[in-house]
Amino acid sequence: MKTFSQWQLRAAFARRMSEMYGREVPAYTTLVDVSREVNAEALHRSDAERLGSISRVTAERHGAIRVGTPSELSQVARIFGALGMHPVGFYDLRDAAKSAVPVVSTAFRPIDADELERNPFRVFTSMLTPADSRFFDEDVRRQLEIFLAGRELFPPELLKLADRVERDGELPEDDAERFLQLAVGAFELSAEPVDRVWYERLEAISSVAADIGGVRSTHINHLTPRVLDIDELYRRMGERGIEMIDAIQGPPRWDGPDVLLRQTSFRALAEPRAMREPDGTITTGALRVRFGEVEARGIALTREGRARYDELLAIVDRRLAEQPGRRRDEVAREVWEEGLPRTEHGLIEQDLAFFTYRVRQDRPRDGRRPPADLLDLLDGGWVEADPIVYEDFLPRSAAGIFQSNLSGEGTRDNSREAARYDLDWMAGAIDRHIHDPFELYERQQSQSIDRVAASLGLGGALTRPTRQSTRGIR
Ligand code: OOG
Ligand code: NI
Repeated sequence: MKTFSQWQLRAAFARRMSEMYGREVPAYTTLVDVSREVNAEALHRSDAERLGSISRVTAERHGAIRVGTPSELSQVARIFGALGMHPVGFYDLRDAAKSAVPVVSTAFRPIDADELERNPFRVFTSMLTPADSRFFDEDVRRQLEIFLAGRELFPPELLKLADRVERDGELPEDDAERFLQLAVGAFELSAEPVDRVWYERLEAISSVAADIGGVRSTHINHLTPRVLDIDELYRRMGERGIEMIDAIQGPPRWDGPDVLLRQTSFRALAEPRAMREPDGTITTGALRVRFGEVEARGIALTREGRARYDELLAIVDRRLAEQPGRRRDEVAREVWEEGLPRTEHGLIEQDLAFFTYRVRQDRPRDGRRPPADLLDLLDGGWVEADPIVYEDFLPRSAAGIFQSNLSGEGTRDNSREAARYDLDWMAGAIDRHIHDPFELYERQQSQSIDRVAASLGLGGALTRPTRQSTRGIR
């Protein structure tokens, strides 16, 4: 009988999730259509596929889900583990947002280059932090914990099948079908009535808390296609009458290399939901919690590059505060031009971004020995550098996305103590290693450099660029 491997399951899961979400949130379908249009047009650009083949980019999506407890998160890890998606990175959004966003997050995604090329589906996964007394008092915390402990997000049959895939690396066709149905079903919007009073009590604290802890199920919160020209997409969605949030998050548009991630979103319409009233009657209410998002991906930055990015964002904020009335995108472009190299070569020289290196077919073959320095090899036409795509998320953008889609600011009391949740805590809670994104990119880069060195007979002698002093800007 036919079997399904993990990546085949992942690709099928991503496709089915997309079909399901398109049925549930029609504006998502518009977004996917417009993304396709924009991508097809962008293909004429000579560098269109520099950051991923068009087949990868066309199928590429990320999703977002939110769960309530460490044990729910570890079940999510088992389901995604079956799909070859591993936890990468730790994001603390509690302080990244001005509004009350009481969650900590990780992203489940493939980690090997060939797996990413097969299908890069990733899911940003957030977990509620009921122990954080800035948001939840003792009474709400206790009630929340009881409520969450009493629900079941994932049927045992789904978890069992997931464990089997992780163990065997594949499933026979009929089990694969069952697994996919159960997995997609777990993220559909539930028809079960929502306890209105409980939901509203949480909503007064944080609408994210209500979305997570106010209902007895979970759901996909958004699904995000990747687009090659996000500015063009933003314009076209506006033309179609879909109101986007007022800015594209992340780096500005400029004529230098695209780095990290640019994202924008729109608020989905309110969806009808059954509500249970205090007297037990069922009424129809409406909740507006889901939305549409789109993103453009750029080059992964090294730790130094990332520090530079954070520094530039802070400079943008400062200039905007000093010169109110100026447009953010304009100020950002100006700061970028002062603070980041204009070319990929410049990023390499200053060790700001990750690349893989390969020996060129048309390298000099006149008997000269290749130089033992990576930059000299590049400049001398011996090797070529291909950018490594950023596969992760940005806390500040994520907070912005959360925030622009909340119905109210919520409440928080900063005089109370923040509960400690960090990467080690989360890794312990799900009993899995949480990968450090920088290490994954670094490894990919070094392996390619080792291969170059070996094939040019340079052994371990190859020197690489290191960070040069930052030009001071303010
Ligand atoms: C997740 C928000 C973060 C992104 O793309 O940065 C996110 C959520 O709303 O649950 O998806
Ligand atoms: Ni997102």
